[in-house]
Amino acid sequence: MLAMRYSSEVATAREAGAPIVALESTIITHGMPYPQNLAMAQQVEADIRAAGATPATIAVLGGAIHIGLEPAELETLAQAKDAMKLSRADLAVALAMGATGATTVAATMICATRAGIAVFATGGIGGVHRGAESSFDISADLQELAQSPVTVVAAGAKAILDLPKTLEVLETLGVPVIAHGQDDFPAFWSRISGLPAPLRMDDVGQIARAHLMRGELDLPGGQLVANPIPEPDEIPRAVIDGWIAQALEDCAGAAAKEVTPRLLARIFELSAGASLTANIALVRNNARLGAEIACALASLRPAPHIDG
Ligand code: PSU
Ligand code: MN
Repeated sequence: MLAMRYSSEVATAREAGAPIVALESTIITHGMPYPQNLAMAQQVEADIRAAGATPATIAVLGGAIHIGLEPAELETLAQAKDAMKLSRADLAVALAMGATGATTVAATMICATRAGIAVFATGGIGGVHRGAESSFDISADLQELAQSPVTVVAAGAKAILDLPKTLEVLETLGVPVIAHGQDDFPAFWSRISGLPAPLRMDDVGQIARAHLMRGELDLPGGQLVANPIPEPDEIPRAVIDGWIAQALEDCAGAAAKEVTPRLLARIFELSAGASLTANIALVRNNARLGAEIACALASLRPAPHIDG
């Protein structure tokens, strides 16, 4: 009953045991405006190919899980106005309804795991929202990192979230948070959060080995690799903090799934697009690192058995 469709390039890569990097689609439908979202998605796929791996953008189209989108499918999704935002709770329902939807970090990890894909690159993960002590708003992405064996490359978490609480929850859930190339946990648009990352690894081969080591230990869950935005692209903390404070005030009425997209859209407006330019730069940077990790992993382990 479960329909899994592979794009032609992903099918070829799977057969060859070649490195594949998963990409999420909520960033396309709910995280960025059209047409910049489409340009970003195409560019990020090209970056992964240039780094020697195969991109697999994941989405649900007409009730089937798509692992890799053909170019026309990507164009349609980027313009879709009514795509659902699918997290762990929604995935089976969307498939049963024959719906079309974009996968969050959590749902992308679930689909990637089913497809045997171990590495996933995105911009930022969801986390513990500010005021979570009264709203209880904690992204399902954190639980998923504790359950699905995927190494997720992100530029840390946005300062729209409560970063200290996000790190505490990840520690409680047993998720390794590994900064790449610096000691600080990066804060998405800015390299420095002021919070030390619990772990640091600069060598992609070691990151790949740590991924495999979790499997050997029978530990569920993945790893979060926190990769700072390149220096020339970062937005100074003082500047971004002003926009965040304003956006939080302006979006005070948002709840549930609406919170993250509304905040992102408001910060885009307040920054006159500068937040989006930085966002695209950091996703590309994460895609390149994800491809390096996927290549390292492919050289360490035999090709997985493919049974369709
Ligand atoms: N953070 C971003 N950009 C995004 C998202 C998060 O900087 O586009 C998206 C991701 O798909 C993430 C989701 O998984 O929002 C988290 O939503 P929520 O907080 O509702 O779990
Ligand atoms: Mn939420």
